[in-house]
Amino acid sequence: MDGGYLLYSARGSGGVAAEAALALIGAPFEVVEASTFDPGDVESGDRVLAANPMRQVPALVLPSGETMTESAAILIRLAELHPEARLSPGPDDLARGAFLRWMSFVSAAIYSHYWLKDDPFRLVPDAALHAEVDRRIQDRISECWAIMETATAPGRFILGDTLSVLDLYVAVVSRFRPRRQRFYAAAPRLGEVARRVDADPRLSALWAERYPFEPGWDRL
Ligand SMILES: N[C@@H](CCC(=O)N[C@@H](CS)C(=O)NCC(=O)O)C(=O)O
Repeated sequence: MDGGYLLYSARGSGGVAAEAALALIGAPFEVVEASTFDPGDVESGDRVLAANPMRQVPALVLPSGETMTESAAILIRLAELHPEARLSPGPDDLARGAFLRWMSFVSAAIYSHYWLKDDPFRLVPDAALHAEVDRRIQDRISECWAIMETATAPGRFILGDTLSVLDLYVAVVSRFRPRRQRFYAAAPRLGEVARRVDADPRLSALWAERYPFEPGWDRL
């Protein structure tokens, strides 16, 4: 690892937000690929287990040797360890409260749904109910995006004129099902921010490799 970061992540996963943050920071990092959400890939969960007892990505091993899990915490920590990259408002910044609020919100109110959505058997043994469970989860996710849309006042980015890890987080998590078209309908101004992040030339190689905009990528 040579003093850099080691990130357990997967193509098309929430880990890509941490990859984007590391790319903008310009810090050396290696990725351990682990498609933990692929039910046919038990080995990936096993690979991540050393770093995360939840068998989830992302998990980050810092140059200090410390291991962190939880996407929001990882993004917040990366931003504070690299203030020169200006990826979060500082502790004394008036936007700090909103930053922490919405980082937690995306994690707790939206991202956490995918544990059940990706495998409804975890809580609902009757497979006949899974389509309905999925529909309700998608509705709830859309409702949460709409709540965030109403309670924020995005400029070029969610907190104003400066891109933060919150923008990276929203750009990635809003690509999960029910995907972007529904997100745009629920949260049009956040949608504009996400499109701006998609189009950031500093990230185009990363998106192409790690979360490509393939035909139909934005709809179910
Ligand atoms: N609370 C975690 C959720 C992470 C998560 O759900 N990751 C997905 C990939 S996008 C995963 O590894 N899923 C496998 C599983 O939950 O079994 C975080 O914010 O990092």
